[in-house]
Amino acid sequence: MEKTLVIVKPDAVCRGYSGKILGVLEENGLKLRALKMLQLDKQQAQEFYKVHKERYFYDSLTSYMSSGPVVAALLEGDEAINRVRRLLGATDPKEAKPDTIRARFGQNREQNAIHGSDSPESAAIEIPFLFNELEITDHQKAT
Ligand code: IDP
Ligand code: MG
Repeated sequence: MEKTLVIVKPDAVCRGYSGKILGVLEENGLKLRALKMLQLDKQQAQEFYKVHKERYFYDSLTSYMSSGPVVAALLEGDEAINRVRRLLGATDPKEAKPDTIRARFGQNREQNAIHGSDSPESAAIEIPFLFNELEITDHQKAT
């Protein structure tokens, strides 16, 4: 089992798509292990996206990511990282395959509805950035 982090971005939260987007992930077999709504400040957004600090879109991206609430979720499943990335679709919603989350809910290359960890190394950094141990559940017990 693999863990991955997703963040429903401010554009999608603001337009009321958080539940739908998490629903798509759950319907595709990913299990929710942790969930919260929060608003990043600019510095936290800069830290989260620091791998992009040399890119021309870094300042705009980090302003956007700190512009409103986001919904962060830790999801678990077999090959969760790649499966989630496939469900998200390409970075630009216009280039994303039909039915992917970004094609359905994204607006443009920056405001593309959702972030998903791109590798085990990224997930290992991103998960503890947003969740502490107490917030992460171990098991999903049937009741
Ligand atoms: P990814 O989220 O599909 O992995 P990355 O290239 O890692 O895409 O970029 C991180 C985020 O930065 C994207 O999800 C998007 O919000 C934003 N971004 C990427 N490329 C551009 C661009 O060319 N213009 C504006 N924003 C961009
Ligand atoms: Mg990326």
